[in-house]
Amino acid sequence: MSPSDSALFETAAQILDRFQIEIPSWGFANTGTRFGKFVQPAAASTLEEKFNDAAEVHRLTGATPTLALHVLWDLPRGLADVEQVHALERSTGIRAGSINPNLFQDQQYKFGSLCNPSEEIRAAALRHVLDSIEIAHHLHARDISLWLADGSNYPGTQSIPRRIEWLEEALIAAHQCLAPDQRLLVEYKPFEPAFYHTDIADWGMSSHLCRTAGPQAFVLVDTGHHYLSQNIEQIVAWLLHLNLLGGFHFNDRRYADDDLTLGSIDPYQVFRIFHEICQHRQSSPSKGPLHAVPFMIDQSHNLKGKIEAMVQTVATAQELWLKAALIDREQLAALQQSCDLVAAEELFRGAFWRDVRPLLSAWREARGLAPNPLTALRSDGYIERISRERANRQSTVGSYA
Ligand code: PSV
Ligand code: MN
Repeated sequence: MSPSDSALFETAAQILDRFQIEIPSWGFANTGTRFGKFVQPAAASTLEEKFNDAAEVHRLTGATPTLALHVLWDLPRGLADVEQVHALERSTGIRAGSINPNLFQDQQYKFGSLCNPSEEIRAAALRHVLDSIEIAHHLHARDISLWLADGSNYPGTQSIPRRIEWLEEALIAAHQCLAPDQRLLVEYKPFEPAFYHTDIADWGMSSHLCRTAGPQAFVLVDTGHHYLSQNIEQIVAWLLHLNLLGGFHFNDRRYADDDLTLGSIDPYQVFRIFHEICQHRQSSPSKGPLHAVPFMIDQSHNLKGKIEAMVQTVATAQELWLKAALIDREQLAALQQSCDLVAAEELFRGAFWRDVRPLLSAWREARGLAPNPLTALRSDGYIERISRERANRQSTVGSYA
């Protein structure tokens, strides 16, 4: 290696050593669309299987030490299931990640959860959020990640302003129960399952709610939760500027919340989002642990093999992160300042088109990982083994995540 090659490798290695992305437990389970589910023999149906699959992904990629959990799907007995999670953390080396309350599946939530016109149902939903905060506390999980399916399908059938007030009240109450090192992440989504109005439809609504709730509430950006052609990286830049960016749910989409694997449709968009984050990190001093922005994947794989899709996603995230982190931002800033449009764009595009895969392989080998995690997965026999072990078992979880 020439001195400049080895300097580049050292820089890349430092970037990759620090890059982590959380994977979701529901990405390993049988899920589908509203038209049906195609069950996979290797799908996980128990929490133990989900932790084992997460450990396999981490073993291959070196970048996924935490697993996001959905309370109803993973800890259906609430606090009583915490001990099992601790045991799985010990046996697999994977830690529990963000905790996701489930405010959308129970029959009582037909007309909403925290925004339901029934005071009783709103109280039950809030209780579930508070229970989830306590679960997170016992699991030493910093983030409680809130997504509501609340909304309405027909104009005039619900009072939007009353629902705003109910939401404000609930989030203030939830925030009061956070420990000092915990955070409430508030996710937005413009439509689905509600198709006329969604109670937290965009980042403006989410930002307002976070500011109303308190300083430990932050906005969660799910890349699939935007209208087509929306400039997501600009939203990210604004949230960073406002100190309100809490985290990401990464996935890709062609039409709506398609849950496709990251970068499969538009890798340039992920690169542009990563650039905004890298730029912010370089220009602003760290504001402490509450402001560290976690990357999470929110995907459910219906057609691709679940573990294979997850490994492919993580490897893609590593490539795109490395490309964005290696941008010569000093030079870019100078070109921006002098309004040298084509040169600025070419520098930016050049970073995107740069093939960083040889650097990634070299980093993997240096860290004792397989140079190509997907090839390693295909040859290590894990999928064949779990397919045999899990065959003929039906998922106990009826989710369409
Ligand atoms: C909703 O579409 C969402 O993005 C939320 O994050 C949920 O928790 C997740 O998907 C799983 O259904
Ligand atoms: Mn999400």
